[in-house]
Amino acid sequence: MSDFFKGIPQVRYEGPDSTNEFAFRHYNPDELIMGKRMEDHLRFAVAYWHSFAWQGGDPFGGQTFERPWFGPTMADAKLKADVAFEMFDILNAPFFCFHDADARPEGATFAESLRNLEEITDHFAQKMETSRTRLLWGTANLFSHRRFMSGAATNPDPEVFAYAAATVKSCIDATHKLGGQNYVLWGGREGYETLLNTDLSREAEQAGAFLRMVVDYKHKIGFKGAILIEPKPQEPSKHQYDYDVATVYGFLKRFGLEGEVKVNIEQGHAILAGHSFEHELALAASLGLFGSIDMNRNDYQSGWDTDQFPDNVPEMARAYYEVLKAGGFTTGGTNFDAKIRRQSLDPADLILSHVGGMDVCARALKAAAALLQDGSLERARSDRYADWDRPANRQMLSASLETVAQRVLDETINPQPKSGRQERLENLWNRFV
Ligand code: XUL
Ligand code: CO
Repeated sequence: MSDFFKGIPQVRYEGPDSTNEFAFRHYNPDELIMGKRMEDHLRFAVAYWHSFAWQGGDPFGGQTFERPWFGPTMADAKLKADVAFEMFDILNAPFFCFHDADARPEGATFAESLRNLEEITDHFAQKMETSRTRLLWGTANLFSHRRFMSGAATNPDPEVFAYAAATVKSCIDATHKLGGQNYVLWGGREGYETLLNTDLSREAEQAGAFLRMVVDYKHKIGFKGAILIEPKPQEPSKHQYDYDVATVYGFLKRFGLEGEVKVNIEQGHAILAGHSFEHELALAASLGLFGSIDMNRNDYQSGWDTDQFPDNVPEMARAYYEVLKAGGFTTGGTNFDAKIRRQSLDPADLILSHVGGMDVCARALKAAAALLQDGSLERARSDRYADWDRPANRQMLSASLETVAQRVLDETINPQPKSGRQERLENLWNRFV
């Protein structure tokens, strides 16, 4: 037991009137929502990188946090893991997520990095014997080290492609060993800075081949979790290939992998792509791609990826409405890919950021479930399309252009516009949030 969180109690549900900072006011794991425990709906995960590996740097300044585990040795990595599992316990977090580079020191060679990863993930496995926290997903960091500056799978240098493949294999192995429920691929530098030095056709072919290898390997080792791509439009690259859900779908179709891979949708990435979070969720669900979410927002004034904890219940309610409509999570969950601000130095800040985020999501889930159960919104939506259920109208979808044109003449069709009723639906929505 480290003394990092000394004096901080286990966080428990105390109800909306509690004034205890270290209590949940809305996140009540055992409360039944639509017949399912709240914990099983939300499936919260702590992101190892932001909470334990990030040192507080921004483009203008370096480290602001002083943590006893910041250092290059395996002993540092193990202390970091011990403190991480202490935080998972304090929060009663059902899941965590990690990249290889968050957890182990970089070795001088690939073989040494691999040994370090195996040692630290064995340490995780040992911690997991007494902890209730499971692994939601593992992933590889293919973007921080300078070897990946021009991409991983899409690098012009085949040696980098090979190194990235070896890295991803090691991370799938680690995820599988720890019973991870998903494996995530975020193409952090799979994109380009300038078309002047970029061959789009080759890079897409490389990315397709890489993903095919990942999917084949998953089946070979019997990994039952989902492979998830996390879309993002830009940053770090000027243009990222996994721009948004629609782009990822096109890519998967092109390489015949649409039945094999789903998406991990991040709130802030959706906004950077010029969409809303709920748009990305609804589209993924309608394409059969919905997998998991990263529930972290950006600052609306700054316009970049600030990875903040969610604090806006009505916005999150839109998201959980789509999650519930999609049938809820199966292997996926709600990962807080969120970091405290660089001025938030205290150990308590790490805990309270998660407490607040979990409460916001819980309130949002409750509002979304109430509206879905009420049914008025879904009834209004299906009424709007009801005429399409009449056989004569449905048949048009498989008819020829001339047949439909003839119908207009025969039946003297002359459409009368109908209200979209947006404001009435907005008012309905606001009754529930
Ligand atoms: C970066 C991002 C990543 C992925 C995992 O914007 O969201 O942390 O979630 O690599
Ligand atoms: Co993310």
